[in-house]
Amino acid sequence: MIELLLAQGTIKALNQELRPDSYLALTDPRDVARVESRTFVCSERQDDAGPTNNWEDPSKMRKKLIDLFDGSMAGRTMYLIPFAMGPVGGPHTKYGVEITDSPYVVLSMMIMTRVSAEVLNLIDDGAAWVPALHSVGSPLAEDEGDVSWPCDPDNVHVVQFPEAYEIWSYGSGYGGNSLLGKKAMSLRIGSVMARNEGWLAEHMMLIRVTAPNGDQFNIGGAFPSACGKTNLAMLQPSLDGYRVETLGDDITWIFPDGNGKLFALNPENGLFGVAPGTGWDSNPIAMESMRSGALFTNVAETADGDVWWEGMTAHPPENLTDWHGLPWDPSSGLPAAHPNSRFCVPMENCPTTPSDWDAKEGFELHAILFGGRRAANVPLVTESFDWKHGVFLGATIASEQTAAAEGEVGALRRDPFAMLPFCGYNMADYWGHWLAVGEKATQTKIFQVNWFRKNSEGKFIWPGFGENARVIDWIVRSLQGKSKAKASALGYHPGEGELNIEGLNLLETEMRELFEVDADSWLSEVARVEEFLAGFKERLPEEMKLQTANLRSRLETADA
Ligand code: GTP
Ligand code: SPV
Ligand code: MN
Repeated sequence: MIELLLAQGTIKALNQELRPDSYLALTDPRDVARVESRTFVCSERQDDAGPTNNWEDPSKMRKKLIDLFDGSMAGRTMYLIPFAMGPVGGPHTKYGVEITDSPYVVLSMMIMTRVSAEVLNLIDDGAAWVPALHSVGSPLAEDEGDVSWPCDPDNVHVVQFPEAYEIWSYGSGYGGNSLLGKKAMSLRIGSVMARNEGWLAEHMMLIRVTAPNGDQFNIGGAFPSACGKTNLAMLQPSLDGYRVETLGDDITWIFPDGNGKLFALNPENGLFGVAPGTGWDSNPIAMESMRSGALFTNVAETADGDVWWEGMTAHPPENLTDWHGLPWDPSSGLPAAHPNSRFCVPMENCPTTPSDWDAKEGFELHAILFGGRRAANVPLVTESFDWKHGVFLGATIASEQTAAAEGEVGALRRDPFAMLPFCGYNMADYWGHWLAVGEKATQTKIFQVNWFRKNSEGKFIWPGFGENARVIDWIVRSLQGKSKAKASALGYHPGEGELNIEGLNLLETEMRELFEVDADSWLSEVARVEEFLAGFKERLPEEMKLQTANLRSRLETADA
C-alpha cells in the first residue's frame, strides 16, 4: 500500500534517517476535517435521531447514495478491509468490513484498527459485522490522470443507518469521514449497539494511574475534539511517585460487569492525534510515539525532509514547505501546518502503552472525567454529588469550538458527553441510557475538569499538560476515600490545601479564579442549559429537569 501511495503521489517518504518509515500526505485543501453538516443519522423515525443529528428519510437517503455511488469508483481499485474494533476474538469485539476506493484509507485503517483475514473467517462462521461503504467520489475516465488527493467536497455524505447497523460515506478521504471504524462505527453505530445491548460507547481517552502507594485506578475522560484527550492519555506526571499509562486516546467502550463495576476498553489499534500544539515540552510521549512508523497528514515539511507544525518548537525552522506543498511565508500570518493536521501511529508505538493494554475483558473503570474548553465559569475540577448529577454534568458540557470539524473556531457550543457529533440516536434517550447504566455502576465516580479557564487578560490560568497530574492526584485521593472535599453549588471541590500546588507559580488570587463559582453568571448559564434541554421536548428524562432545578436552587441559596 505504501509503494502504491508513493507511486500515486498521495504520500511522500520523509527523510528516512530523521523519520524512519514515515510518510506525509497532503490533502485537497477542501478536505481537511470532519464535515458535521454532511453527517447524517438516518433512523426510520426522525425523532429517534433527535434534534442534535442531521436526519433524512432512510429510503430517500439510500436513493441519493445509490446515485452518488453509481460509477463513483470507476477507474479505481476497490479494496475490501475486514477489521475488528477490539482484539480479534474478544468478548466485546465488533467486526466490520469497509469497502473503499482510497488506498490512503486502507493504510490508515491498517494502523487504526485490527485488519485481518481472521475477521473474514469469523464472519464466515456467523459473527455479526457492520458493512461500511466508502468512496472518495472521484471517478476516472479511461486514460484520465489522477490527482494526489481525489475527493468530491461539494457532495460529502457521511451516513449512518442505525437500525441496519450500516455506514455509507461519500466524497471525503479525511479522518473520521473515511476511516469508518473510528467515529462512524465505534461511536455512531457503536452507541446504538451499546444502547441495545446495555453498555456505553464513548468519546473518551483511557488511562491507568499508579499512585505513590502503588494503588492503581483506571480513568476515562470525555473531552470534545481537540480538547486534550490525547494529551491527558500521555500525561507525564509532574508529581513524584505517580505513573500514567496510556490505554486509549479517543474512544472507550464501557461494560457493566453485573456486580456494580464497570469495565472499559479502547477498541482502536492506533492513535490519530492532533499535531499542532504537540511538542517535546507539552507532550514528549506523543513525540516519542511518532519517531518512526508514522503517517502524517497536512503538517508542514522541513527543508531536510522532516515534519513541523505550530507548537512543536518555539520558533519555526527556516524554509518550511506548508501543508499546501508550497514554500511557507512566516509573515503571511497563515499557519504552516493545518490546525487539524494529524499524526497516525499504532498504539504499540506509544512508550507509555503497557503490553496488556489490549486485554480482551478491558479494565475496571474507577472514574470518569468530563471536560471541555471553557474560558469562564467552569472550575478546574469538580466531583459530582453522585452518578445522576454526574450524568447532568456530562449532558451540559459546553466547549469552545476547535478546528477538528468545520465551523467557527472559538464559538461556545453545547457538546453533551463530547458526543454531539457522534451519538447515533436521540441524545435525550442517550442520557436516559446513562442513567440506567448508573443503576449497575455503583463503584465509579464522575468528575468535571477544565484546563482552559482564562484570566482577565485572556491567558490560561492553569499550566495544564504534565501539571494536570495535580488534579489527577486529588481525584485519586478522592477514589481512595482520603479527600475532605468541600461542596459548592456545582459539586465537590478540593478542600483547603487538598490540591497540591507546591512549586507552581500560582497566586492565591489565581487559585480563587480557578475555582470561582459566580452565582449570577451561573444563573444565566442555567437559563441557557434549560433552553438547550427544552429542545429535547418530551424525550428529556425527568431526572435532567430535576438536576437543573436543584442546581438553580443551590445557586439561589448561595447568592442569598
Ligand atoms: P481529538 O483527537 O480531536 O479527539 O482531540 P483530543 O481531545 O485528543 O485533543 P488533544 O489532546 O490532541 O489536544 C488538542 C489541543 O489542546 C492541542 O493543541 C493541545 O496542545 C491542547 N491541550 C491539551 N491539553 C492541554 C492543557 O492541559 N492545557 C492547555 N492549555 N492546552 C492543552
Ligand atoms: C475527532 O474529531 O474527535 C477526532 C478526529 O478524533 S476524527 O478521526 O477525524 O474524528
Ligand atoms: Mn476524537
